[in-house]
Amino acid sequence: MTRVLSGIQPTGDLHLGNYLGAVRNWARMQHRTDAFFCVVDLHAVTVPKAPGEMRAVTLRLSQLLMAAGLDPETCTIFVQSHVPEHTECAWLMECTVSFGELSRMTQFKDKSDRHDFISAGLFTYPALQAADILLYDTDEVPVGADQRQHVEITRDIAERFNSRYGETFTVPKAVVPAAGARIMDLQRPTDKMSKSLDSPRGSVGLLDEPGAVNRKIKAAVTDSESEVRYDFEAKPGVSNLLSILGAATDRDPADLAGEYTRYGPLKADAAAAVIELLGPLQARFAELEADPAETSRLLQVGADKARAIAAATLARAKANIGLLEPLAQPFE
Ligand code: ATP
Ligand code: LTN
Repeated sequence: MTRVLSGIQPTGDLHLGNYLGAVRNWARMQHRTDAFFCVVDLHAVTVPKAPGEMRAVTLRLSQLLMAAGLDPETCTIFVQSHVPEHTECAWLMECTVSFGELSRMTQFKDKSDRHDFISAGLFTYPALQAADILLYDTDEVPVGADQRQHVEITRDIAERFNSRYGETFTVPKAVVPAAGARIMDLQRPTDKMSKSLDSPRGSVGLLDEPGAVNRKIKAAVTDSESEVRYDFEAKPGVSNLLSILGAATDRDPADLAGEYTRYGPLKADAAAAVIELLGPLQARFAELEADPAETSRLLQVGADKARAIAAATLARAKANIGLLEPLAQPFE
């Protein structure tokens, strides 16, 4: 069976971009693949966080993922820091990737522009992501379009490692959905909708109430023309609304454009479609939120399953590099 792995950072509640670009696809894929989904808390530490915030956000994000349809009985959901093999493998990845390659990552450039303190971890972030992916012999990495470059660098790392040390890692490929791959901020439609952009009016949270969804979509920035056309270059705001409506209703955004002559009805339909999509998810979240101990138990089951695989892959990588094995593993 095809092995699938993806990751998501506990940097805040999920938004519509995460859902339409990634998580909804994950929920669909779990039924026909051997799927692993990782809440990448160590990636979130690359940008300083208020102490104590991360624990709550990680638990809540795990519940949101389950509410959005990831079923721990069908797929494996776990927290990155619960499987220490990720950080150990990341070092091997750091020694396989070059400074030049890391310097070309657009996510690093974007994020380092937005922060005063630029940690070394923000720079080596893709090496940890490569470890996340390669430890599981992953075939496919379902992500939004912004992550293509990170999967490309993971492929380069895997190929280089294999050619240096012999066949060790499966070379994965990115799977990007046709619709919803890039949902933009409603107020700044040339920036992607993002948890960490701090644009509450531009981003629709999965837990937003219907009134808030309506308000935000109706206030979305468009342009001074009145023609409805799917053209991201010339009309980013309108095209984004068409993308949202298209992804929410499984329709092609360019086809939808032909059905509207004014912005008002497009906004009204997009808001209604999103509200309908979010209703059942919010109801499931309320149930899960009421029982955090059960979420922790499910995450422990996920981490145990993940760790068994990660430990075997890491041992293979270390053996292929030729590291001297200890007589016994410490603390076992
Ligand atoms: P942050 O702003 O903290 O980087 P984010 O909102 O960009 O967070 P991630 O945790 O980095 O979200 O991404 C989780 C998944 O959601 C990834 O697969 C990513 O490609 C996808 N994704 C994120 N933002 C969007 C978006 N605006 N449109 C489509 N997919 C997205
Ligand atoms: N970099 C990704 C999150 C991420 C990820 C992964 C995605 C970390 N590890 C492994 C896919 C596979 C992001 O910012 N969305």
